Amino acid sequence: MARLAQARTVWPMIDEPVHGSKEILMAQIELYRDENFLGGEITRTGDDKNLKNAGFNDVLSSVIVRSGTFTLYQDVDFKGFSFTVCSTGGPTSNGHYPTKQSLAGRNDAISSLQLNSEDPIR
Ligand SMILES: [Ca+2]
Repeated sequence: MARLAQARTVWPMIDEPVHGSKEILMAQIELYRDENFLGGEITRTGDDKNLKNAGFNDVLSSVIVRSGTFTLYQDVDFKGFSFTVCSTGGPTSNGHYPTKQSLAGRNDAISSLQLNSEDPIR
């Protein structure tokens, strides 16, 4: 868990230039209003403490984690019930969470999310 905390500390700004030849793989999550990745999406590459600002409060029904690990929270400001999703998780182990069942049964409930790691959890 210490490694996760360190990853958060060194997370670069989005517009920070990439130095040298080492590629920075940016964590990315796509949020959908409806199940099976329908209903319009927004993309996040870091924390969002209040999805209401994007019109996405309590509407989330499916998720694709393209890279990294994120924690989803039932309340704003990273509070309430939470669960973790990652790019190697979900029912088909490829970061696709197509249904409310795959999102810990929390349909239309998520209000904030936090970048956990640039890497998948497993
Ligand atoms: Ca909520």
